[in-house]
Amino acid sequence: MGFEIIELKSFGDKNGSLVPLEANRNVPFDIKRVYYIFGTKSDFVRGKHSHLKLKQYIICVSGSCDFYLDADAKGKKLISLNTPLKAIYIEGNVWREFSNFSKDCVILVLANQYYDVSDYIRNYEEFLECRKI
Ligand code: T46
Repeated sequence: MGFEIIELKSFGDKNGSLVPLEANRNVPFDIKRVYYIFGTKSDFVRGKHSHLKLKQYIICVSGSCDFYLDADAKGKKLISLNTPLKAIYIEGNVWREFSNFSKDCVILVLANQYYDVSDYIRNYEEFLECRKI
């Protein structure tokens, strides 16, 4: 349970770059769901939840944004995403908020589970309680 920053290997040259993402190779789970987020207003705050079991790879493939992650109920850590060569790997119960979206921000998310509303904790106090157990 927690999160880590993964540096992604890219292939290419001055003419362009390509980053492959492969289940159980450089992405450490079976990929069941892919979605992307774009067109978010700069000052809007997305997220404000944690997941009980979900594993995710989060990549800002265009532009930039800021993630605030709390993995241990000791405070939110800022991770700025501004390159398609960096992924945040999140496993399990980590509170996330993200904001400060550039106009061209596109966030790609790979997940190991289908969308399941029962996997969400949407109340920060409840998240803190869960982390104490
Ligand atoms: C996360 C961050 C990075 C679906 O119908 N299917 C889906 O797979 C998802 C993720 C969302 N939705 C619907 C549910 C809401 O009506 O799309 C709407 C927006 O979802 P939400 O408010 O949960 O979006 P974010 O950006 O706050 O959070 C999402 C993920 O939910 C979350 O798991 O880690 O992206």
